[in-house]
Amino acid sequence: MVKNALSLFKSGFYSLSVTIAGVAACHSQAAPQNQIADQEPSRRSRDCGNATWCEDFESYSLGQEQGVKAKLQGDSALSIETVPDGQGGSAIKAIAAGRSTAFLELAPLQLGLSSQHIYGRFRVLLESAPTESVHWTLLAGSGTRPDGQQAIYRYGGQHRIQHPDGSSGSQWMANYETPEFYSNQGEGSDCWHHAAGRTIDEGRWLCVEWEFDGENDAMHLWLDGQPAEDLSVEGVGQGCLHQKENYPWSAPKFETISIGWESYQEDDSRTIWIDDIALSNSERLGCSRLEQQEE
Ligand SMILES: [Ca+2]
Repeated sequence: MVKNALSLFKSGFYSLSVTIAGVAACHSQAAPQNQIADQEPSRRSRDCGNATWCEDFESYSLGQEQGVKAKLQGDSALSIETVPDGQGGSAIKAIAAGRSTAFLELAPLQLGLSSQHIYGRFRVLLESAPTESVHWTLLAGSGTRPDGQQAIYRYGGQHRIQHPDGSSGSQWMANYETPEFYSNQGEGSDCWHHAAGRTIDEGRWLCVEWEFDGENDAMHLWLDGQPAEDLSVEGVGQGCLHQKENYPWSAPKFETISIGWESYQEDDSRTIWIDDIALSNSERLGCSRLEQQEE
């Protein structure tokens, strides 16, 4: 069910960029803990902590807030809907088929953050992952690097791998890209850093935390509160399509944070739920109270 008629953005093989806005909680500096407690019994983010921007999409109306918009390309859609998990909460629902993009884009500078060093957190439910090797992105930070070229830090995945127990999944991957190369305006990269056999969970809520550290050209990931050390990249990754393997992952200013789904090969339709997004310049935001909330 579409909760808000204005909340559905549908793209049919064209690019669409719209501003969606909200009247939502925790969009300010470090809401005091007692104010968060006073918001019971709403599901509104009880775990904003010291986040500068934080949203649980429970009463989010679209079309007003600067710094939050949808990016849709190809056969994709983005909406806010009731999550079909029986708990009555609402979340971002992204649908993407084929080679397409269904991102919620956040502009840190417009949301009260600086753009050099960003921690963030969200919960994601991926209903099903690609069954073939398809490069996909769940999270990206993009902007301008010191030499003026555009660059992107991405967390997603690519390879379908088989586990020792016979099950299979889509393996996580960090990716570094310089997109202007594709319009003949810069050097190519497309660098990778594969996880060590770690695949994305399907069909259940997963808490994702990240750090994009521009000072040190580094990126780190935590899954359900635990460090995913095999997905840490500090300076260089494992290889590049258009460069030698020691090509530096020179960080951009993270002018845009993109959360949702993007795929770079043909794929079946994917449905991704995103909830409880929070951003900070200074610290991890954690998942612990979100986990307690679900117990
Ligand atoms: Ca929610």
